[in-house]
Amino acid sequence: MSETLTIALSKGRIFKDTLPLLAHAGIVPKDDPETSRKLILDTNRDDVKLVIIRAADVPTFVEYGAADLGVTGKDVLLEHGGEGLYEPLDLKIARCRLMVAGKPGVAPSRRLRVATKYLTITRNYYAAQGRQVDLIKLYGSMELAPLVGLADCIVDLVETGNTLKANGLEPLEHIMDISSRLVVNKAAMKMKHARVKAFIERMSEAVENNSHK
Ligand code: PRT
Ligand code: MG
Repeated sequence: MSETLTIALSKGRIFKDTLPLLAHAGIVPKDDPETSRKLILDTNRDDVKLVIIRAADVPTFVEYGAADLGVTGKDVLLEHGGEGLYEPLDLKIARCRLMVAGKPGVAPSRRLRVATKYLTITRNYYAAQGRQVDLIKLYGSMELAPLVGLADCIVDLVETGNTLKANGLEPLEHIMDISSRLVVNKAAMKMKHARVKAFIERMSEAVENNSHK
């Protein structure tokens, strides 16, 4: 039997959007992570396994070689710091925008307070513009922060804009477009080169097919 390839994925939108790409590469999971409690999913291929982890943990698993490959949002990658792994392919899935959002027409006279889970990206964004802001680290429900006076605005992902609208907030500044990336462990890229390369090629074809739909 050939060496095993392990692919790290989060459940939810990334798993859902990655499934058709994996199918094109001939890989079909035997379980559904939404209903199964298994953290390691077998696939139709004896030599391919999927590990299901939190989205923010994918770069860590891949960097340390606990998975050979992974799928993760560019937002997560930028926060993690991308030097420890390869990022060979934009999968063009789970697309959204990273934005500054807040209540319309609020401009404080003191230093701006910004709530976000994206501390690194946000710090770099304001620093590049020479704007001094106070950052408040949150782990979720960022939209609440301006409503309860915790912050003047937030930096968060926006897809449809419905979450902002439902909370009386509006998009103020577009920081960057986000999509999910295929990431590869550096040692696996060398040691399992033929298999990893073939997998990247199949995934790349699948992305092409997707974009023509
Ligand atoms: O949810 P959990 O705490 O388990 O982890 P997670 O939020 O890190 O994972 P998940 O699965 O929610 O997101 C994984 C990746 O999907 C993110 O890292 C992004 O790269 C990508 N993605 C794409 C999104 C969205 N679109 C998105 N809309 N991630 C989150 N959202 C959230 C956003 O934070 C906001 O709360 O959806 C809300 C906004 O959506 P709209 O449509 O109302 O604008
Ligand atoms: Mg989420």
